[in-house]
Amino acid sequence: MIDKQFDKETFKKSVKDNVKFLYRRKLEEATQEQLFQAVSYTVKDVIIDNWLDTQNAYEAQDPKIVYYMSMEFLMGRALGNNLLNLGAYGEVKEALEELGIDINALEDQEPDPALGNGGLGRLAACFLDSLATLGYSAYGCGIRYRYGMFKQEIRDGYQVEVPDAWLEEGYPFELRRPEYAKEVHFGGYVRVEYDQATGQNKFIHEGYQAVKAIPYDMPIVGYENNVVNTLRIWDAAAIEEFGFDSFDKGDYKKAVEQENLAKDIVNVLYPNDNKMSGKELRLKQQYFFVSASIQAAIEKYKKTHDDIKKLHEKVVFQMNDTHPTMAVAELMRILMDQEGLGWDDAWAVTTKCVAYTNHTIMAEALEKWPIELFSRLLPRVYQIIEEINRRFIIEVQNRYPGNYEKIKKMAIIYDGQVKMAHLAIVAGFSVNGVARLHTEILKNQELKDFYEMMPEKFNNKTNGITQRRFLLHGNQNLAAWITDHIGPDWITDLSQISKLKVYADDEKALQEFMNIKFQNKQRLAKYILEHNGVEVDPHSIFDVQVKRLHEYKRQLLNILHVIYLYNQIKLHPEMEFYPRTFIFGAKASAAYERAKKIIKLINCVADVVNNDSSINGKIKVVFIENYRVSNAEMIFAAADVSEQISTASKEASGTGNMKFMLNGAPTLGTMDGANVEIVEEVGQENAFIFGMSADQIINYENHGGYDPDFIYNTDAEIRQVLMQLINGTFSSDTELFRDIYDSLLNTKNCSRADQYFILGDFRSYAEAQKRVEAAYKDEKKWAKMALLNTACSGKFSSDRTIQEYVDDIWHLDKVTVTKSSEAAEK
Ligand code: 475
Repeated sequence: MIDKQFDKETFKKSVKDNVKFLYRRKLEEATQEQLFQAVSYTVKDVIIDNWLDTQNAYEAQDPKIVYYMSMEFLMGRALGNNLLNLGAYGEVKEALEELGIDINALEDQEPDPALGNGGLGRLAACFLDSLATLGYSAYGCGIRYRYGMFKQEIRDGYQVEVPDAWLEEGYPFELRRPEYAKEVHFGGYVRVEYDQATGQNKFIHEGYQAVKAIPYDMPIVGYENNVVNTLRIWDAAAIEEFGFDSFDKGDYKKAVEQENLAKDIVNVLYPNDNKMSGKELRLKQQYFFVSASIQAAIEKYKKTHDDIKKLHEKVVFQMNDTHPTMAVAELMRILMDQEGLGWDDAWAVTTKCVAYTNHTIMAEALEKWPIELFSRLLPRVYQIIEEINRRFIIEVQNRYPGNYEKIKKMAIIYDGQVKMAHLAIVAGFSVNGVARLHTEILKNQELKDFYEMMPEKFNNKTNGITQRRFLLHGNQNLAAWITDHIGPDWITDLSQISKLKVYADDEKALQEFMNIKFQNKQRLAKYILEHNGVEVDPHSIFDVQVKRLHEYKRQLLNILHVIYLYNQIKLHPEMEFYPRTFIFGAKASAAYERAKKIIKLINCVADVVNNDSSINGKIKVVFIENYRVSNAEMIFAAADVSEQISTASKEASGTGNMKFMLNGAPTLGTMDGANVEIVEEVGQENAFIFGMSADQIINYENHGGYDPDFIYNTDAEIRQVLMQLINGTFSSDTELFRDIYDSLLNTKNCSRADQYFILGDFRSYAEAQKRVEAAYKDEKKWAKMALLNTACSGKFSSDRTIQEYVDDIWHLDKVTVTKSSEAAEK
């Protein structure tokens, strides 16, 4: 369906007009950046019509709305994706060609909005895409960080963090909505007043600092269905506009200070993945966007509904991990202090409105806040949490009389800390994990006590990804080939992709499938040459590990294995070996020293291996700088092997694993997270599985008995690899990698040797890598395996995930949107 407004001539004229209007230039004089802006404004114009139509449809049909509350939305670039979802990519590409503009170059001009760290933030972005495409009314609620994820530069092999000023040139796909601004209050105290009329106590928050929250809306375009939903992210400003008043009164300095204090809140995204940062500013960020979002949701509800006790019939808040869990207390506060409900009524509404998703079992990610800090920053909210806790403990006591262990383990407030997960579970009507294995671990291990007490709340929602960004946009040749063979239905119903299975033994089809992979590998090889100055052979196996750098994800296992292979080739030059390119991409949290060392190690190994002419280029190692959504799309399309090698039980789901699979790369991985379900779909024979199971790992963790020193002492090849970390093989500074070495063994500097079982799984991994090589050598076998991975990826669409959330948790109504222009024609 080609939109009328994308009639080529009209489009071209609009772009020219925009260049003139915005920059006072002719098309030929415009820079690439200016062209990007001009084209984006033309596209935005069309989107806004659909946005208005969607709003009208929602107003007429009054569907239930989900508010997806998340500290992170890792959106990636919008221009290309919007064009695709509008069904106008082809037309616009041609129109631009006629103007002498290359659409790819133009897309590359767009800053990559990176308001998230990794898995959790990207999942939120995929969910918004699916919600719009399925026609559900949804808001994403978040923060408009001035600086999102840092830009990673590699200097001398080290990660250097550079601020990413994504708003600097002005971001065309956002709309400032000052008319919807809200006030958020911090600090102060609560005064209690007895109300004669009602016989109730009133709680009055006074002496607070107020900050203004100003929303910016980003359009979320559904796939060819006229739906445009909204991602609403909040900016902060001082309440007293710094102006003549303060200036005249000599309060100039104070006014500036106020403004800066407010701006601080939204200044920067905390760059931690799977780790909590206990900073006061982080707590401020959380309350800031939660309060503004809930105020906005209630205001919207009240415009067309008068019974606040029925809020849950039209509104549901999904909390993306515990970061927005203050939503529980904030909703209680508004219902009681502003809407006048009593505790029981407010609690009845709240507990039907909020639901919680858990994304990790890593202990260091569990959010706990000192009550001293919490109560000082948010006195009224804290007071409400105290009361929720008091009532909950009574419930626990009634259920388990005399069992004080239970209270210790389950209380929301204990040991001077507020435990956010406990609050989320107690108040939420749904608690879900993000892959089957993960949910089972929550039920039987991490959250066992809560599961025993309230089993009905627990459910699984295996993650998914949007095939529209990660295949239709990221791998356009493969997408076209698939559509040629099975039609376009897979674009909105990925289960249809199983129709490709009939080509699993069709030589011509397999040949074409692998040719496309080869072209994608050439594209990536070119990128690597341009960015790393390293020549890689697209005929070699592209073995890829791209994801955040974290010890549990075990990039270290991968690079130690590379060293092992390197040693083997040096020792046995005649040995048969299929050329391999090991590709890494990963950002490490700025304060995570060991993770940053691992990046340095990868680069040091790359230097040695890539420049050793004696191995005839059999191994190449490449670290791709600044891994992010935009280059990820190209990397997935070019991968042969998908490295998903986390310590079993630690990766809640993983979503990169699904993107590789969709693009025809078999998984080399542990039985962890969604890998389990991937193998179930594609079959054991089309994946390379190794390593200890989650049960085995958990068993070691609970009972001890794992001894990496034994492996070190008895396996000379592994010992050699470890020795090379500290003997100058990869750095003349022999102390450089001492910490990594120490972390693997029971040395005096290490309390938990090899916490992530790298040595424990090493042999099993090396053996799996051998199977990869053998399989790859058999061209036909490999092609079939690759194609079957794509063909069996149907389950892993976020469309499927979202439909499950809708059916089991949110109960939203489907909406159809007709274009007003079309409606008028009828
Ligand atoms: C999991 N982030 C993946 C993905 O469900 C999973 C936590 C605390 C503070 C800051 N960031 C975090 C995460 O926990 C996170 O990203 N978790 C990831 O969520 C989506 O696929 O396995 O690690």
